[in-house]
Amino acid sequence: MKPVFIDEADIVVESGSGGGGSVHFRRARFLPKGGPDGGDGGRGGGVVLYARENLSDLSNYLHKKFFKAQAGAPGGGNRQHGKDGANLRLAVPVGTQVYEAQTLELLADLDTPGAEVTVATGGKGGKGNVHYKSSVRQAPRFAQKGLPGNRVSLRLIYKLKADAGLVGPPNAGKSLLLSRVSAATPKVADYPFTTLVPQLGVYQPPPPADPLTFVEIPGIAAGKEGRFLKHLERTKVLLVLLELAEGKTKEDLLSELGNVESVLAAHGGGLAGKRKIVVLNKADKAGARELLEILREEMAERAGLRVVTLSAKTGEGIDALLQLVEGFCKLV
Ligand SMILES: Nc1nc2c(ncn2[C@@H]2O[C@H](COP(=O)(O)OP(=O)(O)O)[C@@H](O)[C@H]2O)c(=O)[nH]1
Ligand SMILES: [Mg+2]
Repeated sequence: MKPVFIDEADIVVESGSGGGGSVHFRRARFLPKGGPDGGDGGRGGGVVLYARENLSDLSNYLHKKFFKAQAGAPGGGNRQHGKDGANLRLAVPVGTQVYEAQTLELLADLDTPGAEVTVATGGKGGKGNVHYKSSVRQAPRFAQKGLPGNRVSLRLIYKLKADAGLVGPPNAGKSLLLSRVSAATPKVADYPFTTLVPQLGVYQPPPPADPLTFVEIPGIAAGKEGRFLKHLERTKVLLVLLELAEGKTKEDLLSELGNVESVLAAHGGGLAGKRKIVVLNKADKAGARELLEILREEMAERAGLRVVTLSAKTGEGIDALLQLVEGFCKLV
């Protein structure tokens, strides 16, 4: 079965309409023609989106697409005010951006637990006839209607939060590295595109240091749809993984790096300007050593690039990488 990870959803929400004002006259035993006492209608409920922890994606919005808040109750006799409609509160995962669907205007970035945004306010309640009595109109037989609710089309885009992003061509060893530094158990296999959806992992350095979170996105390749690149936007540093292999030349690796960089730049979202660490993986392989020395110098000359080498298989070099990542994350 294809793993499901829903990071985008289009929904329509509508706030509640206001309750109508009441047309009512005071009735008492010896007062057959009492004055107007119809109360106001209640306000309709608004629609609020809020960020909740422990939601792993937007699958709550996969099937149900329309959400409507409660209407306000009508006013009553004896100046009774109708009850306000309850707000409709919709939970989204922390990291969800809320856009107006047509204009794609960003309405809110719900990137902290509990952050919320009111996307539609409820319709106002109508005034009861008690308000319409005047010297010339003793018995108003009308009241104001409640105002309708507001309907808004929204696009929700969930962007994972992690300190460091693992990116690179398929088979570079991203999943194996993630499983080495965290308790995550992504599928590791010797064929491309084993990882189909983004994977999160948490590395806990010796206390009191804060945990570091990693996200691996499925292998990227030029021309291939990069729908998961948005999950790198919130990271502080990118680890570009490339694999060393026998027979590979310096030019091969530089062109792989160039591919990754152009895919990142084409996505936008600040990815091109992010700090990057180039991780040359599979240093245990034959022929790897010779390549390394040449490459390191060449890549180090490029602005914003750090180059490290390691073997996700033997573990060599991983500690040094983690320290480097910690250092980079502190800078941000
Ligand atoms: N020799 C060697 N093999 C590795 C190393 N890292 C990963 N591999 C292997 O490379 C293949 C692809 O690894 P995987 O983590 O799934 O790559 P991903 O597509 O980048 O996530 C698997 O067969 C791994 O066992 C390494 O450092 N040395
Ligand atoms: Mg993988």
